Amino acid sequence: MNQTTKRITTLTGIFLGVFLAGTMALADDMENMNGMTDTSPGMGNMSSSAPVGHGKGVVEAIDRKAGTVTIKHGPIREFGWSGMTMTFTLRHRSSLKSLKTGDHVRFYVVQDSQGSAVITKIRPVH
Ligand SMILES: [Cu+2]
Repeated sequence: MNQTTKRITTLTGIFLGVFLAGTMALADDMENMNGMTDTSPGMGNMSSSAPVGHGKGVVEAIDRKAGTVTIKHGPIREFGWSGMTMTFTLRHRSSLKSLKTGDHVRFYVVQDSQGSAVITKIRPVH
């Protein structure tokens, strides 16, 4: 390797280094922007693309004051949940009117921005 080749190689290395550093800085900026989008306040997470879980179960308890229903439910495939007994908040409290303890039900459930399970639709099945 003669002196000229060595210099060119070194210069290429420097250029490449600068170029890569620039690219990485750009990637960092974009990540930060995405971060800002993710943490933006409001109801942005409740878009129509949010997954909806489809559940089946038995009503174990109803709290009409709190607007919640406790359901022993089977697996909810969309969220990877196995069967369990848990308490759901109802988006529409009025849907409690048609329910009573012991009812077999089918329901749709979404997760709000805090990760709480909210039933958007529920109906008894016979
Ligand atoms: Cu559950």
